Amino acid sequence: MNSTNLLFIDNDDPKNAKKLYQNRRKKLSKSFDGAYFIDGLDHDANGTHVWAHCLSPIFQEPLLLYLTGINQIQTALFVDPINKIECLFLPNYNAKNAFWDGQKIWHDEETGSKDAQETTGIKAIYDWNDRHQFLTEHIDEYKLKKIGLYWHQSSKTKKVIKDNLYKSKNKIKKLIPKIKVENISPLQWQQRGIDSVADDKLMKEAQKKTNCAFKNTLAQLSRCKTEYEVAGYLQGECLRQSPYGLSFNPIVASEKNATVLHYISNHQTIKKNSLILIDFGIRWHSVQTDISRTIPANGTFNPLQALLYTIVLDTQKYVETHVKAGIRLIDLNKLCWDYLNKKLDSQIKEKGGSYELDYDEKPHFVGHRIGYQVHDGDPFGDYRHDKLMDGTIISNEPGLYGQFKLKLNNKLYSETIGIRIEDNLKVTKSGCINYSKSIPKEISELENLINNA
Ligand SMILES: [Mn+2]
Repeated sequence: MNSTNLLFIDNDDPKNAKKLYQNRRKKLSKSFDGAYFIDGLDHDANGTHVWAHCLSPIFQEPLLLYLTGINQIQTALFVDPINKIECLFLPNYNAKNAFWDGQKIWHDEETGSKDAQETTGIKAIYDWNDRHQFLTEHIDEYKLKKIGLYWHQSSKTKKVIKDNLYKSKNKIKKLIPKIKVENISPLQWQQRGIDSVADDKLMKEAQKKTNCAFKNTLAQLSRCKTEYEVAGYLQGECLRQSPYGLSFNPIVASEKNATVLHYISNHQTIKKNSLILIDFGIRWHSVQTDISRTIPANGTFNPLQALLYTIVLDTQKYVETHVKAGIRLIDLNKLCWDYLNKKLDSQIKEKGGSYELDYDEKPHFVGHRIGYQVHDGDPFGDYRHDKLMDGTIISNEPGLYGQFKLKLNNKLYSETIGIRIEDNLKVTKSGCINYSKSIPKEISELENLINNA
C-alpha cells in the first residue's frame, strides 16, 4: 500500500506506522480495561449532501483514524484485550467500486484480505456489513459484561450530539440489551491530549509548509484586488504543500468583514488601506496547523492599525509566557482578555480616544486543542476546565474586533477592524514550544515581505 493514496496514514514512517497505531489501541485497552468498538462513518461528506461535491481528503472519524490510520469510509474497529482479539471491519471487495473510485483497503475473501492485513497489521478482517452480527456473537460467546463505545456527551451537562456515533451506540444498545455500555470518550480524549500527533517532526514540517504557503501568498498580495484572489493564492499554495489539503475553509477577511469571526465567503473587494485577517492551516499526515495573521493590504500599517495590532501581539506573547502543564485554558482565557482590555484602556481611552467592541469582555476563547481534528477535544469544551497536560497542542489566538478612534500625530484615525494573531503551541512541563514562531508576525517583517515581494 502506497501511503500517498491517503488511505493509510503512515505519518511518513511506513516501517513503524503499524506499531504506532497498535500501541495506541493497547494503551486505550489498558485504561478502559475491557472490550471496545469504534464504528466508523458509513459515507463521506459528499454522501450526506450529494449536491455538495466538496473537497475532503479526510473521510474517517478522527478517533478511528487515530487508532488505525485508515482513512476510508465503512471501517470499524473492535478490540477485546481480555480474550486477545482485535479485528477490523472493512468494505467488501467490489470490482465496479474499485473501477470508479480506486482501490480501498478491502475485506476480500478471495485473497484472505492479505492486503489489509499487511497494511494495518491486524489479522482478523471482516466484512463491514457483518459488524453487528459479529458483535452479538462475540459478546455471547465470551460472555462479556460491558463494552466501550464512543459518542459525544458532555460530562458536565450530559448534552449529546445526535450524530452517527450516537445512532450507532443506540443501535448496539437495542441489539444487545443485556450488555452494559460505557462511553470511552473521556479516556480517549485524555489519551489523545498528550499523543495527538505522531511526533514533533511532522508538526515542524507542517509549520514550515504553512509558513511557505503564507509567504508565497504575501508575495502575490499586490496583484490581488479581492479577498477571493488572496484566498485563491492561499489555497493553491496550501495544496501545493500537502496532498492532505487544508485543515478547514480559510478565512480571508478585509476591514469590517474581519469582525465576523467565521467569515468564509471571502468575496469582497479589498479597500487599499484596510487590514486583512487570514486564518488558515494545512493538514500534513496526522498533523494539522491553525494559523492566523493580520496584514496591511497596501503593505503598511497606519499608526492606529499598528497600535491596535501591537496590543494583540503583546497579549499573545503575554499569554504564551503563562502556558505550561498544569494551567487550565479557562485560566489562560482570563489572563488574556484582562490583559488586552487593560491595554485598550491605557492606550486608547486614557489617550483621549474611544472604542466600541463587538462583544462584552471576551470575543472567543484564547485557544483550543489541536489534534486529529483542528478543534480537538470534546465538542462541548469541557476540556477547557481540565489542567493542560505535558504534550498537548493548543492554539494561542487573541483577537480584537470593533470600532476604534484615536488622534495620533495630530491626525484623527478611525478604524472598523478585526485583528487576530494565532500560533500553535506544545505544552511542556516547564512552559511551551511555539511551533509557529518562524511564521512572520512582527510589523516590520510583514511590511518588508509585502513591499519587497
Ligand atoms: Mn484556531
